[in-house]
Amino acid sequence: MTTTDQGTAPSSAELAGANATESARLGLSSTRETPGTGADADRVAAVVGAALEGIRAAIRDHKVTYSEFDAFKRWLIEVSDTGEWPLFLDVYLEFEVERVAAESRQGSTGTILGPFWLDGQVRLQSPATLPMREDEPGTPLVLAGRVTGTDGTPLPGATVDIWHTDDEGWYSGFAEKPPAGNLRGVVACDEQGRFEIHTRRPAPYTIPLDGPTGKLTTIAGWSPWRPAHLHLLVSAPGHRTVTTQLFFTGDPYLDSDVASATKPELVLDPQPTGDGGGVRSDHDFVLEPE
Ligand code: MBD
Ligand code: FE
Repeated sequence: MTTTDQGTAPSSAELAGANATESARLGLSSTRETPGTGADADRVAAVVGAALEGIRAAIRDHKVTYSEFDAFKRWLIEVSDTGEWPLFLDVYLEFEVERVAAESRQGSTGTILGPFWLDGQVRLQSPATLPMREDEPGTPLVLAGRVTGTDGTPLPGATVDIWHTDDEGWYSGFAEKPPAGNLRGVVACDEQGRFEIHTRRPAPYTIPLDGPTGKLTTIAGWSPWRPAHLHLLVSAPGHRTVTTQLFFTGDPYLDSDVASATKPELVLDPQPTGDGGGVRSDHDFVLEPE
């Protein structure tokens, strides 16, 4: 983990950033392309050329000064030092990559993965309760539904990998408070492809305000908030995994998500269950064959 000041506890930006960078390194080395593979010269010239020209146009159009150019360099270095590249990229760019990918996909609506997924979480059989503290705060929430193929047939081998913040907006693995594995799990569906997951309602999330991504966001006057959300990876053998999130109706940040990742089809309207002040939402998933 990176700390800028030896002997002091890491700030929330450093903890979230450094852990997200470690996690991204693992994920990128095992499951995605390494730089250089599959990229031909024409494509690099076209894409990187367009990106650089966008920045040059901003410099020309806004008459960027040397002191602003220097501030930009300092900021980029700070993003590296704090390990915030995954956070910055997933907040400000991933939604466009996801939209492009979604143009050629069938099945349930997806949205961005974000920087806080962790591999190797506890495997549970539906109906399942996610790992949580004895006194885990927050409204009890049940998420239930069915996983089918695009032809409507249930997918008995389906799994729902779910992770979300606690009632205070902290992710386990990326903050001091929640214990490792808290509110994370991989739930195996039953023979009918059904799942029922017992957890707590997550809270809205603000990106760390003490790191470079948060400072940029605050200085620009943009909202640093994400609406409360559940992250899900819904998988089944022979089918393309759906990466998605579910939000909650009435959330004050639905229309101002800093990560631009909300979609109307992804907003739940949980109903009271009648026992213990809890709520329940039903939501099905459709996976396309691979
Ligand atoms: C999150 O919780 C998140 O889901 C994304 C995409 C970016 C930052 C924080
Ligand atoms: Fe998130």
